[in-house]
Amino acid sequence: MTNDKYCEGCGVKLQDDNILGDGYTTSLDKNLCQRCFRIKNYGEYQVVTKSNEEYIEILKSVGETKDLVLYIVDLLNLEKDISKIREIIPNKMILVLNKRDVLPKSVNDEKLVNYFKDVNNPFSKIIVISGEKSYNIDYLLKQIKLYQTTNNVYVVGHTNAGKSTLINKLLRNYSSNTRELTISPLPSTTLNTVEIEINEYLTLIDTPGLVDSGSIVNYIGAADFKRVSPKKEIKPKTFQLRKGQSVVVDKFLRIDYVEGERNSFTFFVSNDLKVRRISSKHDTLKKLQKRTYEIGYDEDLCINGLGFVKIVNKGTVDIYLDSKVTTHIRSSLI
Ligand SMILES: Nc1nc2c(ncn2[C@@H]2O[C@H](COP(=O)(O)OP(=O)(O)OP(=O)(O)O)[C@@H](O)[C@H]2O)c(=O)[nH]1
Ligand SMILES: [Mg+2]
Repeated sequence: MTNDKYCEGCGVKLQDDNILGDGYTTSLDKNLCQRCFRIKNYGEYQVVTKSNEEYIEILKSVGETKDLVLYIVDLLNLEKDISKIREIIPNKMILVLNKRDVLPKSVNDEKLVNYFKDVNNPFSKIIVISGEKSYNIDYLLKQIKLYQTTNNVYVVGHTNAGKSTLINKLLRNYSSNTRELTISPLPSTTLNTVEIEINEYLTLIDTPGLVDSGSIVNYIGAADFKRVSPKKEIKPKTFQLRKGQSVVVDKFLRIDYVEGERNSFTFFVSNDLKVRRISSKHDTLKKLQKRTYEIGYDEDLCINGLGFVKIVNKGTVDIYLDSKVTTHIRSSLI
């Protein structure tokens, strides 16, 4: 039997017919689907694979409103082109740089904000927060009040950026509403829009995140996934390398410094990953796909889903990595 009831945790339409289908629940009297129930009560995560087309349609419908949009991004894994979202959603938008807690405390928030304030900056405001640690969310709420056009404010961003976590925190800190959205470390937790009334002036609307097929999280198992996603402040690891020297990050990445002056490489990846120098002669990880990059002064090599490597001088590197994982170079974030 299907009805018009939706799961309070992830927004999926509830049904009690097909145990393998999305939104299955043993009884339509319940408010949660079985997947959300399991995530919440047992920490059991179930991967859902959905096509992005459906999600893009949802984002397009957000773009047809006049409502304020919060665009949530993960500071450790920023998209290559942060303005691309504007092609789908032209609305007034606040850029929310989330997961501040995983970057070193020594990094200056203002510097992070200024990084995105170039001439073409399409955002009304840029704010650094940590949803999980409730850092700066009171300030975010003030800015929402300042910029909102109606009661409705949409929360969008890639999967795992921390949208649902942020809404839960705002709910708990500023509302008597006892609802709770489902959050999980796996991609595609939220499956549909979910409206959450914070107070009589503000309703936040959670949306499913776009899945980035270039992220390493799609190609590793659950145990590795936990190690790759940092929970604590990252302790960056710096190596002074001469050409001909190499560093490997666990079983995921190898970097060979092939050409250039003595150079400094700083790895911003989860503390649970082993980062170590190896002799270039060893063929560790060389079976992975090789890519060559010319690096300029003060640039980051970004590895989608893993983090980034800050490189100070110009030079040439060969990197070895799963062929499906995307990489790009940007000017140094920090
Ligand atoms: N370190 C850190 N982790 C966070 C923060 N916010 C969220 N997370 C973690 O990131 C993961 C994803 O969080 P969600 O809130 O489910 O992300 P989402 O954007 O709603 O993801 P989808 O529903 O799949 O689109 C979870 O493991 C959270 O615990 C943060 O501020 N800091
Ligand atoms: Mg979510």
